[in-house]
Amino acid sequence: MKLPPLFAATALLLAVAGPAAAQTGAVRVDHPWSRATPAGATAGAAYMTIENVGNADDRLTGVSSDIAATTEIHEMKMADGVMKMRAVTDGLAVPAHGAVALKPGGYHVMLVGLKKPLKTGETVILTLDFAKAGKVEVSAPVMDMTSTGPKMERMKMH
Ligand SMILES: [Cu+2]
Repeated sequence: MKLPPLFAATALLLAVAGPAAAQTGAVRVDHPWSRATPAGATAGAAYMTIENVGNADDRLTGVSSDIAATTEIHEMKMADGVMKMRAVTDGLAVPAHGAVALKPGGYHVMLVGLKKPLKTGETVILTLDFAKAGKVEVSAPVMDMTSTGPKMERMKMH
């Protein structure tokens, strides 16, 4: 069935202005965001909270995006007083009725080989691949270079 143009436009608007969450099956992705990169930067990062509202454990096995040559799951960790970053190659566990936060200084989606710098106000489209829930497409707004994320900014206002 072909939708009249007006209906199609309304549907598109709803998709763009909809809540900052994407859900597929038992997996819910909340407040995805990315951070603007300085000119010439070849890597960027994206953050989000992944919630598993189901009864079965799941696992984020991979992420892909058109904006970068490769997209990896990384972890930042203090080791012997030094902040180290490593690629998570065995996936990220999302336990049943649990949540995993991807945030600065912790787990993050690493965009390696950016095709262009990320600018504030743009959107990064990511496809998350889960072992059970399958593919979840996420739109991550690019926030200011100094941003610490949508949740923390909201907290500051109160
Ligand atoms: Cu990284």
